[in-house]
Parts: sequence; C-alpha cells; structure tokens
Amino acid sequence: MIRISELRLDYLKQPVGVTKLPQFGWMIDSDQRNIIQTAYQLQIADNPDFNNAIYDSGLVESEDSAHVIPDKPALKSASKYFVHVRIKSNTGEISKWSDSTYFVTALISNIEWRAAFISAETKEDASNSKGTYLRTEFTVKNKVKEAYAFTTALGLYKFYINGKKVGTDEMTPGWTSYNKRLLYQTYDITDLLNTGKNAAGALVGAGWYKGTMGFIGARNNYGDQTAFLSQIHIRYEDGTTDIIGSDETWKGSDSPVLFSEIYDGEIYDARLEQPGWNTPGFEDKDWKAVSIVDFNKEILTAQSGTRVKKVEEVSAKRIFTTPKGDTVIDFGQNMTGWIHFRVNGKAGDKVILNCFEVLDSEGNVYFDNLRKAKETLDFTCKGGEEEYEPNFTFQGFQFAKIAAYPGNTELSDFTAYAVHSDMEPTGTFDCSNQDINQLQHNILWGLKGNFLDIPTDCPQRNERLGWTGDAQIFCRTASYLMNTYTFFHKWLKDVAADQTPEGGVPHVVPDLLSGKEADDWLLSQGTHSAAAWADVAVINPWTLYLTFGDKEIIKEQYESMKAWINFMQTHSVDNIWNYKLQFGDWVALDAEEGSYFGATPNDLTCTAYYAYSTGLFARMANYIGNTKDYETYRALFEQIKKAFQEHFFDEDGNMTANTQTAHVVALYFNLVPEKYRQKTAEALVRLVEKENGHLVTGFVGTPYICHALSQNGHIKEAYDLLLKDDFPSWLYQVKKGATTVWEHWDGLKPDGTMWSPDMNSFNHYAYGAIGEWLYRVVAGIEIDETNPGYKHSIIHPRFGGGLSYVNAGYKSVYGNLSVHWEQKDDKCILEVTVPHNTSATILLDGAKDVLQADGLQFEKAQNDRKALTGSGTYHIEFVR
Ligand code: RAM
Repeated sequence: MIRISELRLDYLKQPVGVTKLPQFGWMIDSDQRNIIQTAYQLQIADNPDFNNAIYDSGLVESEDSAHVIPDKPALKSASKYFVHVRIKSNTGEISKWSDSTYFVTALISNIEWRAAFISAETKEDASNSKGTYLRTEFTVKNKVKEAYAFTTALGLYKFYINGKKVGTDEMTPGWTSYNKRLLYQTYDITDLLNTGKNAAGALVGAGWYKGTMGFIGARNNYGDQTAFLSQIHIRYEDGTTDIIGSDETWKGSDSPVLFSEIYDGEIYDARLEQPGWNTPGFEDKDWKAVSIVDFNKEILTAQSGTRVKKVEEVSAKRIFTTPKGDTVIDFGQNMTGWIHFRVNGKAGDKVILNCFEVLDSEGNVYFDNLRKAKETLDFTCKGGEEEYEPNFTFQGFQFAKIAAYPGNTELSDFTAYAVHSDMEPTGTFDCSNQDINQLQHNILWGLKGNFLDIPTDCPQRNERLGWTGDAQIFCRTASYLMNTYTFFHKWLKDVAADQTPEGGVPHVVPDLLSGKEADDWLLSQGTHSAAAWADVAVINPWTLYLTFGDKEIIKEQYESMKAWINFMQTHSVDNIWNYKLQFGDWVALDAEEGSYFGATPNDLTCTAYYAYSTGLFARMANYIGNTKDYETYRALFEQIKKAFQEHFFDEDGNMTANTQTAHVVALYFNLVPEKYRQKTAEALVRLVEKENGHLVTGFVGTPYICHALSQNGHIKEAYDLLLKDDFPSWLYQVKKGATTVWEHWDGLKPDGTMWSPDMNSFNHYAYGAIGEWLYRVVAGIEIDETNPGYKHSIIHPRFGGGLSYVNAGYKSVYGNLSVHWEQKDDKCILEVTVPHNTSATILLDGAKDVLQADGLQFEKAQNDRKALTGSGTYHIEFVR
C-alpha cells in the first residue's frame, strides 16, 4: 500500500502570501521496501472539492517528489488555491489522492497597491518610541465569499478587525533591509468580517525601523516616523469585489504603549486603554487626523515564508529571594521571548520586571552582560484583574527581577513565551550520554533564541544583529534541527541586497553599521567583507542546496555569490586575500590576553575561506549547468589552493602557523598537499594534546575541529574532544548548568567569575556548530552532494565515545530518515530507516563480520562493510 503522508508547498504546509507558483514536495508512506515513484499527478483547484480543477498535470512520468514546479496556471491576486497529488510507484500501484492543502496569493504585482502609508506620528516624534493607534470603519455590503488583508508597517504592527487580532504572527513585518525590501503579510480575514459595519485598527511601534539599534546606539536607522499600510480585498458571493485601503480618512491616537523598543522593553499604562477602539461604533471624534507617509511601494515584497510566533510556553519554575534581597522569577531555561503576567492591583499600581540571563557567582541578579539593554517591562495597572504581555520588544532571559508588584507574587501568575521563527522541527538526537543530550538541548535552544526573523548573534544585550559569521557557522547545524529553508531564503535576499556595489558582504545583515564608521573604533576599520563572515553569501546557499536538494536557491543567489568571489579576487594579491577589518578566529583562546582576535593569522583564514567559497561556487555553477563559470572558478580555486600551500606550508610540510585552527581549516577545506595530509592531521592531534586534550579554537576553527580529526583517521581524538568536560570544552558549559550555548568558552570561569561584561552572551549559537558533527558523524546521517536533499543518503555512524546507543532522526523533504545504533560488547546493532523514493549507502564502521544483513548485500570497503539500499527499515547486526 502506498499513500502520500505529507504535502508541502515551498517547504510549508499552507503558505499564505505567495506571488508565484510554489515548489511542490511530498512524502510517501508504504509498508513495503524499495518504493520508487514512477509518476505523479498534480491538481490545482479554486475549491476544496477539486470540481473543474484549473490545472491537472495528468500522469507525469517522473521520479521527482520534491521541487516540482508546475508551469501553470497563471495566478490571480488575493486567491486561495487548493492542491493535491497522487503518485504511481514501481509496484504499479497508484495511490489515493493526498489530503489537500492550499496556498493563498498576495498581490501578484505591486501596481495593485492603492492604499497609502499612514501615520499617527509626525517628524517631531523621531526620538519617540511610543505605540500609536490607527483606526477606520468600513461597510461590508454583501455576503463575503473570501477576504484577504495585506498589511505592513514602517516599524512594527499589530492589526485588528472588529476587536480581534488578525493572525498569530509576532514582530511583523520582521526585519529586512527596509529601504530596499519591505515585507508585507497576507491574512485570510473572511471569518472576521460581518455584513454591515466593520472596524479595522492597528497598533504601531518603533521596532527595528525607528528604535535604537546596534552596539553604537544609533536610532532612526531607517526613518523618523512610524507608519502603517493595509489593503483589504473582499470578494462577495455575487462575484463583485471591494478594496479598502489605509488612507487619509483613518484616524490616529496615542496608546497605552508609552515606550517600546527591542532592547529596552516596554512601558505600558493600562489606565490609557481605550476599550473598543478597534470595534465598530467607537467614538473617535477626539482622535487626530493621520498623515500620509511617502514610501516606495515598488519595494514591497510579499512574505510567504516562516513567520515569528509564540512557539512555546514555558512556566515559571520558582520565585526566590537572592542573598541581596531581590525577588526573582526563574523560568529554568535561558530563552528569547517575553513574560506574560496576571495581576490584581489598584489603578496606578506598578509591575516592573527586569529580565536577565544568569545569576552571578553569589546567586544575585546579574545585569552587566546586557550592557545598555534594559530588558524591562514596566506596567501600570488600571485596577482589578488584568493580564499583560509586551507588544514590540523581546527579551533574552531565564530570570526576571520583580522590582515592583502589588500584593503577593504567585508562580502561576507568570508564564514565558519562547518567540521565534516558527520553523518545522526536523532533527532528533539522543544517546546514552546525558551530558551530550543536554548539549543537544542547549544547541536547539540556541537556535530558538536566535532565529527571530533574522539569524542573530545573541538575544539579550544591545546587539542582537544579523552577524553573518555566526549565521554561516551555525547554518548546517540549524538545518538538521529545523526546516530552515524559507528562513534563510528570506534573509539571503537581504545579504544580496546589502552587498556593496563591488560585491563586499556586510558584517551584519540587515546592514545598519555601514555609514556609522565615524561612530566607533571597530567600525572605522571596516563594516564589510570579513572572511568566514562574508562567506555566508556562498556557504549558506550551498548548505540549503545540500540539505534540501534545491537548485532554485543556487539560481536565486547566484549573482550575489559570484559578486562576493569576485570581490575577494579583486582584493587579492597573488591569490592571497586579506582586507581591512578581519575577525579572524574570533574569541579563540589562543588570543593574546584580553584580545578577541585568535592567534591564527588573517592572511591564512582569509585565503582558506577564499579557496573554500570559490570551490563551492564552482561546484554550484556545475550543478546548475553553467559550465563556463564552473571551469573559470574551478581554475581559480586551484590557483588559490596552490598559493595557500606555498604560503602556509614549509618545504617539510609543516604549517607556518602553529595553531589548531590553521590545521583545522587546511584539512577541512582540503587545502593540504595530499602527501602531507596525515602529517597535518597528526600535527593537529599534537596541538590538541599540547592543551591537555582541549580545543582553543574560536569561531573559525571550532565548527570543523572534530571533522578535521574524524575525516583523517582520528575519530577517537574527535570523540575525546567532544567528551571533555573541564574548561575549555562544550561539556564544561553543560557541567556549569548551561541551558543554551555560550559565546565564550570561559563565559563563566572555573573560579566562578565571569568573562568581561562587555561581551558575554550566554545565548550565542556559534559554538553550537558542533551539532552537525553529532548528526553527520556520531549518528552518521550524511548527504550525498551529487544527489542532495537525501535523495541518496550516506549512512555512516561512527561508533565510539563510550556511547552504548544513539537514536537520531531527520525529517528530509522525502520523509523521515532515522538511525539507531547500539553497541553491546563487540556486537553492534544498526537500525536504519530510509525514506521512500530515496536510496542510501550504508557503511558499517569497522565491521569485521556481518551477522545479520536483513536482505542487504554488504561488501568490503576499506575498513568498513558497505551496501546500497532502497527505502524501508533495515535491522543489521555486525561485529567490529
Ligand atoms: C560580536 C558578536 C558576534 C561576532 C562579532 C564579530 O559582537 O556578538 O558573535 O560575530 O562580534
């Protein structure tokens, strides 16, 4: 029996806000093995019953069950399209139609925008970060068949119809390079409208657009005045239509939100609430006229991908008094989001919560590492039972000091929401070592804490920027844990948009540092094009290509990637590249005392990344059939590699830089002269031994150190490194009670003191990049580059580390892939599930004898045994 278990459109269940036909992908379920699809049939209809389908592909002979893009129909704006699919398999069976799903279109062309950006603020409000209300009433003339709203803001907004908040998204419209690309959201509001009088309202705040951002504390980075844009399209049952757009007839008012900013939190006075302000019949005669704000509507872009949501609720675990006498709530988990509370006070009573991440060594409140970020909720009661959560801010926190609260604090009065881009979870990992399981947990929460519309470095201090290096380092790990496609797809568009005319890639995207060079010593050195940071332009599309097998991302980012490679080429001398401000092996422990810059020379890290990115770009050019570029950049890669070898190896094959990171990148990026490969790997082992078995690597070396070892015959040393639990190591943080990943190996030092508060985040995912080694090597779930997206997988778990079992899973675009392994004395059990319509090569690590092959044919392959398999679950036993 075969069936379609899940259908995805552009990787989502029901994308809303589509402007071109989505990519279709589906997962096949069967109780048989070796299932391959031989044909599919797709239908698209404007009704859920598929009467008179507007598109029918007919039975198309094809194995493709992902990345299927129909060439018809032409899409209409503001419409819902239902889709379903069925398939035929190599058993000759034709499945039933899948459950149907749908997608909703936005405005296909920006010329359809008639509404205006309206504001309740004036230019004089530039230094003001209050929330403002906007409202209108409108008549729905007839019975509504369907209605959609398209909304966005200069700032942040919440949109209401007839008193109800529209949708469950938070922090809309998200953060993009606003003056180049502003996203708008699409909502199905059919069920919110009534025949007759209706009201629409918006609460608008400063957000990333207008508020204070960046460690330099610059505000009004994109504009001085908030504004809101909304256009509602109604299609009546009788076929007529109506469009209601924001315009000068709307009215505006101040709101109870007296102040709201990303870093500092929110000040809210409930006494200023205006009950019913967003419902019909509200008396708004005292409200003021709105002004029209000029903004280029050509740059509006429909958002169909992942939105930010309150994804998880975390209950308060305890309320306690610190040695210094502060009352503190502990949520038991360092996270990003906000607190929701209940209070019963008198009008004018205050609730003040100061959020923070960690307690100091004495167990007292520790605010210093937040730097200038206040992370404070300041609420004034109107009196009686009330509930509150902030509107346009988020906090990085595990704890909150209760600086004011009327009456007794009850644990159940406080809840926290983890707020992040709502991606579909894809990875699971657990093993017999509880510390490694905690590390996994911490890595996952690092992702949850820093994927809030853009990938950020940290969520708590006055920074929270789209640091490109961090996003580059962590991309592969993140892409095991969750479906990151639409998240990175969106952000990579901003990477491209913010590139310099020459192709340089900013240190942070959206780039709000360029132009501020005069304000900061660091920025005066340069605001773009640092090795490993800027390479995000190439490495992240590559990672998405590998993970999802998606060539569209290569095509869409092609010019951006190429421009970045050309930038490096332009600024290289004899193929050695270096440029202005470099972060090098950032925060490595081989740095000079007090410095952030590790000991590996910039020439080396720059040139290593130049080679790596060029090589990847050449391969991508090849995969999309651009042979000319493939040849050109392949040749360039060879030249850079040659230059790298000449410069960074002496004639005896020793690396000229005696750092762990130098050896790691040379090995992992394949830049070592073949005859010196073993020698280089052994040198790395010695450099680790020199540190008593510890790593001292920073952002550049850490992600790959275990790979550099395990790929070169040193799996034991890689496991040893992973299992270290004294300083510095991954598990040291775990032993210190971390629930997320720290920015510094010594964020909290063995003696209980902390790294300088200037830069000490306890929720920084960069070092969580070890996560991909756990999936790729420990669990052995590896991608075949020539058949990516797990269409063909390489299953090669590496036994070791004293682990008695590992359970791991990855939900690929084809379905669930899973690996379970167990080691009992010298007998090994391996259970593998390969998704239907895919195949895998299974390698039995160091197998001497296969006891049970479950129908597979194993042959010798160096030290392993190897078999090719189709889909299904296989139980294998062997001796090592
Ligand atoms: C810090 C950030 C980030 C890093 C840059 C270079 O400010 O937190 O992690 O990429 O510096």
